[in-house]
Amino acid sequence: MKFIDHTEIDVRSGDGGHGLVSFRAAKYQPKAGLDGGDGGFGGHVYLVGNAQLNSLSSLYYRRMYAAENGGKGGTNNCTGADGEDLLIPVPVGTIAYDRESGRMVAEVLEDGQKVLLAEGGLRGLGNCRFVTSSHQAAEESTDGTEGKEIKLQLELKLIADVGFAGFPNAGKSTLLSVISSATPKIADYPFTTLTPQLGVVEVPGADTWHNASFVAADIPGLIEGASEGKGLGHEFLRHLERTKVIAFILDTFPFDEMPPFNAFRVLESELFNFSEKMHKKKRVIILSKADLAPEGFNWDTVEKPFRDIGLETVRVSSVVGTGIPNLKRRVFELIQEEKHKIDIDAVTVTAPKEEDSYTWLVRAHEDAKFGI
Ligand SMILES: Nc1nc2c(ncn2[C@@H]2O[C@H](COP(=O)(O)OP(=O)(O)OP(=O)(O)O)[C@@H](O)[C@H]2O)c(=O)[nH]1
Ligand SMILES: [Mg+2]
Repeated sequence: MKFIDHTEIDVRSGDGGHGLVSFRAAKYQPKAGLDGGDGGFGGHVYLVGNAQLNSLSSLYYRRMYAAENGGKGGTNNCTGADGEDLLIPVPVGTIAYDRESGRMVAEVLEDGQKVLLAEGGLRGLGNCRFVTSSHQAAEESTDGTEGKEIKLQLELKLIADVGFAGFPNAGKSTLLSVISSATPKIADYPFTTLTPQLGVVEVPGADTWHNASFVAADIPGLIEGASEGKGLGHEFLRHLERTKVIAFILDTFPFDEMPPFNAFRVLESELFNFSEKMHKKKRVIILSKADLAPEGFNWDTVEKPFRDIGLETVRVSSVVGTGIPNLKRRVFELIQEEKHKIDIDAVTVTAPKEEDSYTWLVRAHEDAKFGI
């Protein structure tokens, strides 16, 4: 299925059902008793996190999503049926913005997390509700309130602990395939990877107080000028925005012989051009294809410039496996260190729990009743 990481949808919650004016008929007594019931509540619209999804493609071909309207009140004091809620499944990491105001209205960060987008309309009251000792033949009722319509922009920012940034062909996907069970396409030509891929990396022997695994994201290769749209552009960099750590995957022996440190500087400036947030990320340098080092290769010429600016380097070969256990452990440790820092940028908008919104609706309903 096509990888889609942004799309537009319109959602509408259900209207509340109208209350009914009705009187029980008895012989010679046309208004024997009031029996007009309340309408039903309109259905709510929610986003629901689903860890099985990794793209917004299932929402790409449809625009309108509406919850059910509440039913009308019936005779015999029957309450109309509540409209069914609409649950829209989205991948974990989805953010919803109001297209008109640009405001963020929801963020789904966990599997099964239910976030309210639009509350259903309140039910109308039947004439039974209006009866008082001095007003026995009430002919009043209220209409249900309308549902809400919101035009949304949905964006997916994958949730990974570490993101790979590198030029095409640097060996990012090969590395992901070696450290996780992901099976990305690998080939000796640039831009093999066209969409981001995630892999879960198990870390044997890691501190068992923590979950001994992390999620790595391989994103399509970047080139100089990506922030101006060159190559595949910087479109996919958004998927690095949430990662705690960025691993720069640098080909130690590239065809064009560009020193890894120069490659790093180009990549870093593309990242910085994309977003301010990139300045704050923990960085680690992965020197790939170490198996291609000639006998007696002086690694210090490659590693020293990084050391001089305080960056740690890890040598790996995905082909022969050199350095892979060390890489897993170091990246894991860096992620743990970062996780303990408080992320002041993290903003989560979570709907009230189901019972809270229900209580709220009942209260609003009661208010409407006492406002008569
Ligand atoms: N010798 C050697 N070759 C490697 C190693 N890792 C990757 N390669 C080769 O490098 C080429 C590119 O590998 P990929 O993993 O597809 O590179 P990528 O960075 O994902 O490339 P894009 O998806 O195009 O951005 C392939 O021919 C791999 O076989 C390694 O550790 N040693
Ligand atoms: Mg690739």
